[in-house]
Order: sequence, then C-alpha cells, then structure tokens
Amino acid sequence: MNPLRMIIMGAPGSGKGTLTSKLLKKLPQIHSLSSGDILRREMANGSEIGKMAKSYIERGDLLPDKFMANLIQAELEQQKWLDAKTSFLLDGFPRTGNQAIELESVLVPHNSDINMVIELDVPPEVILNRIANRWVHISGRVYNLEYNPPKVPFKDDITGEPLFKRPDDNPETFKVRLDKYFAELEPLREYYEKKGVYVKVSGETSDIIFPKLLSAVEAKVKSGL
Ligand code: G5P
Ligand code: MG
Repeated sequence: MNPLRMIIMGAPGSGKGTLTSKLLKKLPQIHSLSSGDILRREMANGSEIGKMAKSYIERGDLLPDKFMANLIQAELEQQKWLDAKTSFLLDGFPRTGNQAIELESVLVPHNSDINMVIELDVPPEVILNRIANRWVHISGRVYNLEYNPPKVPFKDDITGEPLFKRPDDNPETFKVRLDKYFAELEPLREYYEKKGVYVKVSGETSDIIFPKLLSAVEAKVKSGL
C-alpha cells in the first residue's frame, strides 16, 4: 500500500473515533493517534500534562496550539512514524490553521506530509443525543448505549475494565466545543483544499458515512497518492 498520512476531522461526536476504528479493521497497516485520547490518558495518569489539559477539556476549550503541536510531534517521534513509508491517521489534530502549519513543518523534512484530509460532515442536531449515551475506555475505545453498546453493560469488551463518562460530555460543554469547532473549520478547510488533499463525506450516521470514507481512502491509495 502507498503510505497514507491522513487527518480525520469533524465536530465533537461526529464519529471520528468510531470511524477510525472501523477503517483500521479494514486497513490494519494504518497506525492511528487521537489527540483527545492522549490527553485523557495523561489526565488519568495525573501527569503535569494531564493536570494542565484537565482545566481546558472540562471547559470545552482548545489547548494552546504550540503545546499541542509539541505533544503530537513527540508522539510521532516516539512511535517512529516520521518517515516516507509509514501510514498514519491523526484524529483531532490539527484543529486550527496554526496547528496545521506547525504539523507541516514537522512532517515535510521527513517527506511525510499529509496526503489526505477527511472532513466528517454530520448535522450537529443529530449529535447531541450520541454524547449523552457515550461511554469510553481509557484505551480510546468508544461505546454508545444505543448505537454500539458494550457486550457487558459499562465494561470494556476487550479488558472487562469499567467504562467512564468523559468530563466534557454534557450539553453545556458540548455547545462550547461545537462552536469552537465551527469557528476553526474554515481556515483548516482552506489550508488543505489549496493542497488538493481535502475530501468531505456527509451523512447522518456512521453506517452511511463509512462506505463513502472507505472508498475515498481506497481510491486515494490506488491513485499512487
Ligand atoms: P477529542 O477527544 O478530540 P472531540 O470533541 O473532537 O474530542 P469526540 O467527542 O471524541 O470529538 P468523535 O470522536 O468525533 O467525538 O465521536 P465518537 O466518539 O466516534 O462518537 C460519538 C458517540 O456517538 C459515541 O458514543 C459513538 O458510539 C456514537 N456514534 C457514532 N456513530 C453513531 C451513529 O451513527 N449513530 C449513533 N446513534 N451513535 C453513533 O478532544 C477533546 C478535547 O481535548 C482537547 C480539547 O479540549 C477538546 O475539546 N483537544 C485539543 N485542544 C487543542 N487542539 C487539539 N488538537 C486538541 N485535541 C484535543
Ligand atoms: Mg473522539
């Protein structure tokens, strides 16, 4: 497979995590990294990064661009994905025009710039209900009491460990997160449209979106990028 270096972006609750794990089942050679999962792991560990992240996440605010760029760069380096061969998918980063510029400056020297950006276009009015029913595992595995319930209620399917509610999954914080997403969307879209790598997939459910996402990704891989 030609190396795919993609970003998946979309409003909070639009299905980035859900669709990433579906995609990785089909294309397991792609590595994935979610900025929100990294921050939640740091919070669970009680690290300095986690303590700093907590106050932003609980308010629904974005962490500073430079801080996030450094965090993701460190993760990419540690995972040894910064080369021209590795396929990876970033969920939730970059989220602002400045983060996109920072990311490019990290990737270009390694011949590993982003070659595909997917925007999940899901109507905000269908999302709120999903958040109320979301339960997550610290690994990043995500469940929904109606849409994809765990096999045992409130337990992770793989480890059997307890699931938890995210501190930002309440209607007030959700509204802040949604507004912030739409405030940053246009500059990001423009940035990646100019590079000719931007694809929007629309639909009200992940089941509708997934086949569109998969065929866009498969076409990209076959195109030789
Ligand atoms: P995150 O963690 O990146 P968000 O807000 O971008 O958080 P979120 O909430 O993780 O995105 P998602 O991944 O897009 O949403 O959605 P999901 O978890 O897959 O699906 C949501 C729910 O719907 C789940 O319960 C799922 O089972 C269900 N579901 C999926 N599809 C369907 C469907 O078709 N039907 C139904 N009924 N249900 C469905 O970022 C969190 C915070 O971290 C900080 C910020 O503070 C941010 O707010 N942060 C950053 N700050 C600055 N810069 C960055 N780059 C940052 N990244 C993170
Ligand atoms: Mg997510």
